Amino acid sequence: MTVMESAPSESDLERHFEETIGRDQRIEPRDWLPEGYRKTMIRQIAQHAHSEIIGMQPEGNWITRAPSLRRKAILLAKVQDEAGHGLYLYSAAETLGADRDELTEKLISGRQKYSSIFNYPTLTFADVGVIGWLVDGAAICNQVPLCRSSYGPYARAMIRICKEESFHQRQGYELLMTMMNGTQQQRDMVQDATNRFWWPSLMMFGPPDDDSPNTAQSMAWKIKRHTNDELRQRFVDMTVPQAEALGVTLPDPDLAWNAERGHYDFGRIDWAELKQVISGGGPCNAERMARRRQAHEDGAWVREAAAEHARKQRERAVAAATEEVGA
Ligand code: FAQ
Repeated sequence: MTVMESAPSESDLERHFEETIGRDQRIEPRDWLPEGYRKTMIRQIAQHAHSEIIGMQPEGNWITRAPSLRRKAILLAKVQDEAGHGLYLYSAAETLGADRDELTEKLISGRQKYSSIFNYPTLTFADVGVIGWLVDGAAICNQVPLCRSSYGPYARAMIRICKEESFHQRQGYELLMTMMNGTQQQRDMVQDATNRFWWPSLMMFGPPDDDSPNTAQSMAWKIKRHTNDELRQRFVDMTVPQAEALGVTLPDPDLAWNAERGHYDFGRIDWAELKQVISGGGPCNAERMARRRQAHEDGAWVREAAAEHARKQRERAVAAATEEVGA
């Protein structure tokens, strides 16, 4: 006698999903998942991928002007890594059913976000070092816990990305150390870049917890492992001693060790500035988007050629298979 197994009900699937999250196990592409989880994951992964791709622009601005062949090679490699991170992340989003062309379309039409930090200009070569130190430093702080994120493909992509970003952070710090051991003018450049990037780096962690609409649900689903404020504090605590070792001053008169809390206190962040930058009104939003749109248009022939090549290969494979069957 055959026993007919009935398909699991929606509530069975939901219970299985909740239990998987509860046991700290990973959700994988073939697993059932609630629509809200899928949407949140696609939003976060897409925003992250777009950030990596747009994030190539501020540093790319210095590739042709790097002061030596060594610095140029390092910077080229870093910017290429960022392109790679964008590609792993778009692939992770595709496992959730997202279409890569659609994600790109949403970015260039301004319907999906990318990190606020990439809307600030890179005015001197010291900015390249400060981006490595502070921006990659903040990115690592935020992303190391994401290696334990509940969505398998995202968490696994994050492991490699974090390894490469640690390397990026080191190169930034090494560049700044070199400049700090140079002339007074070079030290001034490092201080000026630090002054401009410090506050925007703190904003990378997102709005404060009581104004963060997604944190509670993302923590419950173990997509996020720490809140925005927890990670921001961790970054400040980690960076203050690094600034001291480097010999630069962080531009915050309220920055002070609080022995009772066991953390550094820091001054008020200008949340109005973050809102303005996120909504398109930052110093370089228009420039970054225009360049991304132009790159997309310039790349149309490559996409067409690749699609045509794939079509011909498919045709040849079908012809070869038909011949074999006929032989
Ligand atoms: N910029 O409710 P929450 C890099 C949006 S690192 C722009 O707190 P959530 C490496 C947020 O999406 C940079 N938008 O949101 C690199 C949400 O949008 P909605 C990328 C922001 O998701 C280094 C709304 O505000 N890293 O690229 C920002 O729970 C050097 C409300 O916020 C990641 O993406 C912001 N700063 O927490 C490359 C990491 N903050 O719902 C080149 C992964 C918030 O209105 C050179 N992402 N928003 O559409 C995350 O960890 C989270 O998504 C947060 C935001 C923490 C960014």
